[in-house]
Amino acid sequence: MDFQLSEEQQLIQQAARDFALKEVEPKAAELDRKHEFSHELFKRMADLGFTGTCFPEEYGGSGGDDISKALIVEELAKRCASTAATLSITQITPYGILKFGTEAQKKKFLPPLLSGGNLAAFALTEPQAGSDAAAARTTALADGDHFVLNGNKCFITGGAIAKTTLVFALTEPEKGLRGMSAILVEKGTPGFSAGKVEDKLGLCGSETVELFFKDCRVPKDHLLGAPGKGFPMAMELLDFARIGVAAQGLGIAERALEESVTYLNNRVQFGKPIGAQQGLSWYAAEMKVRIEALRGLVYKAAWLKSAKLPFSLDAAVAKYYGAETACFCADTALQIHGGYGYMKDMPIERLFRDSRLLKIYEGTSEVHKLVIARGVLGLK
Ligand code: COS
Repeated sequence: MDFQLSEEQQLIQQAARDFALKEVEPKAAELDRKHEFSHELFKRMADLGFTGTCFPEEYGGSGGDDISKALIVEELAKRCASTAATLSITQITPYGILKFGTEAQKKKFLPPLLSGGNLAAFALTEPQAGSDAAAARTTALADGDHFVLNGNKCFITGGAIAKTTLVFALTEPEKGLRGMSAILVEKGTPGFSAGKVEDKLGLCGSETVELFFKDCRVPKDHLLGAPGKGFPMAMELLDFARIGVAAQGLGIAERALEESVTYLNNRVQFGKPIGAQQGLSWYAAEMKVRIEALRGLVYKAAWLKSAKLPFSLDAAVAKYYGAETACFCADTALQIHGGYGYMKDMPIERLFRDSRLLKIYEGTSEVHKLVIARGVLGLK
């Protein structure tokens, strides 16, 4: 057992830290205020190799590991959780292509997504199919050498701007979740459109849209993996995605503590820094304990994945605890900062808003308890 990051991981961590501080932090408040996604930052991250960290170089990736990817997401989330979320979520579909795609699909779809500054979207959720992902109704019926897609997807990050979107649709509707398949749809395909950018509580610097498919014809060679295997494939991809959410939670929690320490040491009330009041100093202690526990969970889940060992349960544990820790630390930091933390001039209120989605997206905390309980009890 070795708790030391490798030399390469330390270099990536430092590069991500410098980039996040110098280039992301100065823009974060404005992106949030304007509800704007920054293509420019995404392109910069592609140039730095951050958009394909844990992918092989032969497909445009950087040849790193999953811990390196988690480190990048963590550093970004400290400065702008929206940017971290976009980076993390847009790697789900490339991971699916790498894991389930044919050689031709990997060569065609991966390089523009991993190093070309293009986004990929992951479209599973529908208005009536959130936690119950198997209730999806979008269809993709075979017609000659095409699938014809009809239906809609919601809450899709980067859906309007993505070059490639992985859509989960019923190729054999009568079979329910066993008739669900995964299909790659390219931007500009006739019959494929996006709704307005959603107005959200937090993560406002990432774009979320609804997607519509109306007699959208997609060539059959855009089917990813085997027909009818879309649902378990979506579940496997969500296992990967959940390590990313856990890393976002770690970054948000660390930033909350960082801001709190400065404030506890500098804000004077009753003639002394408020950190000298035991009741308030203990908040910092509690945040630190949870952050270090979370760090262990995130890096372990990432390490398991890189080592090609089962990581589904560990990813669920890390994601659940990551969401809870981010929310706890952001809320505690707001309490420490009092009225000042409630104002938009300080980053605390943004951390507070940004943290909240972590308990909901890529599987709610309740779904995670279900997945964890099944794993612990050996039910699945
Ligand atoms: N990896 C591989 N396969 C998996 C899997 C995983 N992590 N989890 C489930 N599967 C497989 C199962 O083995 C089962 O296959 P078989 O029928 O061949 O045995 C199939 O998928 C169905 O699994 P299950 O019976 O567990 O499905 P449920 O309908 O009970 O759904 C939950 C389980 C609730 C866990 C699932 O729907 C879920 O994760 N929901 C949340 C969805 C989500 O995160 N949405 C966010 C989208 S992105 S913002």
